[in-house]
Amino acid sequence: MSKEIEVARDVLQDNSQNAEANRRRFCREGVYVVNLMSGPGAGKTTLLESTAEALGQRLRMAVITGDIATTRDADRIGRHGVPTVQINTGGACHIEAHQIARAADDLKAGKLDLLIIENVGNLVCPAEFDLGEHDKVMMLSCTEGHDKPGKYPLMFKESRALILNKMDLQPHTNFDVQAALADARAINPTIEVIKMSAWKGEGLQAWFDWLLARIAATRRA
Ligand SMILES: Nc1nc2c(ncn2[C@@H]2O[C@H](COP(=O)(O)OP(=O)(O)O)[C@@H](O)[C@H]2O)c(=O)[nH]1
Ligand SMILES: [Mg+2]
Repeated sequence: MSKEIEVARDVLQDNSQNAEANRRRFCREGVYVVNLMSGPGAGKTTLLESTAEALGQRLRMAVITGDIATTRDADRIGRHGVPTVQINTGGACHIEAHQIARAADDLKAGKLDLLIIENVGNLVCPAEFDLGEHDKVMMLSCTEGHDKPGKYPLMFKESRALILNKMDLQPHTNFDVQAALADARAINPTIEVIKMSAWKGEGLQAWFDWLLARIAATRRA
């Protein structure tokens, strides 16, 4: 039992060191990096397809996407003309920092303005593994229930912004937007909120503006 705890601590410690190396590298290279997290199916890839369409010509942008298996998400995003690398975790429920370092080498991250990481769909582990990103962003969709911020607090605590997706479905569910936001703000009072329907293309401009503002703020810093 104590051996198991030690191994887990070592894994997290190694990851933190690798994340620090990534952070120094991303700062040196001047690329803004965002880690997009959610449960499976919240709409991350759908949003990244639209983001690639809208910003791919304007910025030097790339995506790293993580899944247990298949290259389906990388294929979807890559079709929109943005370089995309798929990480297959082979069973792990999160991406680790050393995997990002290797994928960033493949992408030549030094020549980028924006690197978006789509983490593995999971509401627990991704928040525990620092990747060296500038910001974490949490996506919650209306079909998942408004109780989730309180039940999975770390994801919401660590995130700079919360995307509420599938707003088109909200009238057909019992999802209570105010309750979800109250829960999220009790955990993280400064969390910024963007409501959208990634599928219908509604509310996307606020997300694009948010990204552009964060890129500019990171450069100034
Ligand atoms: N109704 C609705 N469906 C959506 C929306 N965004 C994504 N979807 C659908 O939700 C499913 C999962 O989306 P996907 O982008 O693969 O989610 P991911 O697992 O978080 O990457 C797909 O069938 C999408 O078409 C939305 O805003 N509204
Ligand atoms: Mg996806």
